[in-house]
Amino acid sequence: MTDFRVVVIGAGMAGLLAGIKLKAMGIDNFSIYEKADRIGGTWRENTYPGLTCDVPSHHYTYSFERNPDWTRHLPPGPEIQAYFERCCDHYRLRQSIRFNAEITRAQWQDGRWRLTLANGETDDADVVIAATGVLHHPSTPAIPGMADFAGALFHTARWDHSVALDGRVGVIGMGSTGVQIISALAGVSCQLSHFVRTPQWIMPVHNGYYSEEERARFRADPAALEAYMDVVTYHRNVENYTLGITQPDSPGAQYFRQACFDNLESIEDEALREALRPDHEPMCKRLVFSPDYYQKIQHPQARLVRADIERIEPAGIRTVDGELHELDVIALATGFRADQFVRPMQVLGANGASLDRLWAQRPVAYLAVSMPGFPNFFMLNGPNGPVGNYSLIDIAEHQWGYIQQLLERVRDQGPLCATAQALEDFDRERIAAAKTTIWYTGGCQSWYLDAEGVPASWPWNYSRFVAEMKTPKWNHFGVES
Ligand code: N01
Repeated sequence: MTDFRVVVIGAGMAGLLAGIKLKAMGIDNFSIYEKADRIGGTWRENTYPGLTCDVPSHHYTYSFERNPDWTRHLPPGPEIQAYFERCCDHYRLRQSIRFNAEITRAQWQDGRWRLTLANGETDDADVVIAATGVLHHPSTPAIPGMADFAGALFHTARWDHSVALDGRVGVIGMGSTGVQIISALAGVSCQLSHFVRTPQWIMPVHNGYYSEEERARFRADPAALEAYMDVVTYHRNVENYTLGITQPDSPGAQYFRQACFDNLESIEDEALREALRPDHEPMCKRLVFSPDYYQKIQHPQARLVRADIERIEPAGIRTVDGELHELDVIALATGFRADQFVRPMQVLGANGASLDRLWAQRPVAYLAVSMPGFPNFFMLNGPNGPVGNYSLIDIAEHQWGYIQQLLERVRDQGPLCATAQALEDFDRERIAAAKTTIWYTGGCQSWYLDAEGVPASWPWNYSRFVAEMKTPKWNHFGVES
C-alpha cells in the first residue's frame, strides 16, 4: 500500500507516543486528532493544587526520551505537561496534530475507516489508533442541592483558577486527587474541610528535591541517569506490586500492607486515627501515595469530616449529623468514569457492529488492544489493560510494540482484528483471574470494578503483560471486513 494512512485519536501521552513511533516506522501519512487546543491529555486537564504523579519522576518518561530536569522525586503536574510539550516539539509532531478537532464517528466501510469530525468534516484512514485515555470523563456525584451552592463548585479536573483558595474550602473525596489537594491547601485555606466517605490506606513515600548539581550531572551524562534509575530494580518493584494484587499473601502484598498499617499508626490522636482507619484491605482501591497527608490533615486550619453528606445548601455542605459546614469553595475530588474509553465517539465496525452496543454492559478488548469486528482499530490503554500504581507510559510502550507488529502485517497483508473466539477465551480467563485479585476480595468499591462488580483492570502480574505484548499470536487474529 503506497498511501497507507493512519489516524491517531488523542494527543495525550499515548497519542504522542504513536506519532513518534509512526514516524520512526517511516509512516508519515498520519494525523493526530485532538479535541482540545493543546496536547497533554490528563496532564492538560488536571491542574489542581498539588497535582503530582505518584510514579518516580525518572520512570515517568518515554524510555527513549529521558528528562534529566525533574526537580522532585515525584513529578509535579506542570513539569509533566512541559515534558510532553517538549517531546511534541522535539519529534516535530505539531504539524501532524489537528487541534480543536473532535472525531465523533468512525465507520469501517469499503475496507477503510471513514472518520467524521464534530464540525462535519471527514477523513479516511487504513488504520485508527485510539489513544483516548482512561481517566478522562469526570464523575460528578448527584448530591442534592449542588446547583444552589452560592460559592464556587467544580470538579478537580476542571479547576477554576480564578477562584481564591484562602477562604473556606471543602474537598469531597479521598482518592489520590483529594489527598494531594489537602496536602497542598493545608495552611493556605483559612479553613479546609476534607469530606471523606471511605478512608483510604496511605502508602508513605518520600518526595525530595533533585539539586541543581544532580540535574546537571544527569544532563551531562545520560549513562549516570540510567544508572541512577536502576530500571531493573524498578521493574522488579512493579512486578512485586502486581504480585501483591494477584497474590494477596505474597511478600510484596505484605510489604505494602504493613507499610500502610504503620503509617496509620503514626497518627497519635486516637480519634483521628480511628476516623481515618479504612474498612478494607490495603491495595483493594488504587493505593494512595502521600508523603504528608496524615500530617497535613492535622494542621490547625484543616478538618476531617466523616459524617456523610446530606445535601449542599447555598452556604455550604450539610452533613447527616445536622451540621452545616459553611464554605466558599467546594472541590469535587470524586474521580472519573473509567468505563468510557473512546466513547462518546461512535465506532461502527464491519457488518454494522457498534462498539457502544458491544460495550453496553462493560467494555472489553482482546489484550486491551483489539476488538473482533473492528478491523485495523487498535487501542492504547484500552479496556482491561494494566492501570495501577506504575507508569502508564511504560504500559503504552509495550502496547505500541504489539500494535506496531499488527500495523506491519496490515500494511503487508491487509485488514485484521482479534477473532471473536480469541476475545471470548481471553475474557473468560481474565474474569476468572480478576475474581482472585485483592480488588475483588479486599472488600471495597473502586473505579477498578465494572458495572457487574468485576475488576476491569489487567488481573495478572506485570511480567505476564510484558510477555503477552512481545509477539501477537497470529492465530488469534483474522480478517473481518
Ligand atoms: O478519584 P477516586 P481520584 N460523596 O475515584 C469519593 C489517578 N490519579 O480522582 O471511596 C462523597 O480514586 C470516593 O468515596 P468512596 C489514579 O489512578 C493519579 O482521587 O466511593 N464522596 C473517593 O474517596 C487514581 O486512582 C494520580 O466512598 C464521594 C473519591 O471520591 C485515579 O486517578 C493523581 C462521592 C474518588 O476517588 C482517580 O483518583 C491523582 C460522594 N457522592 C489521580 N462520590 C497520580 O499520582 C465519590 N466520592 C498518578
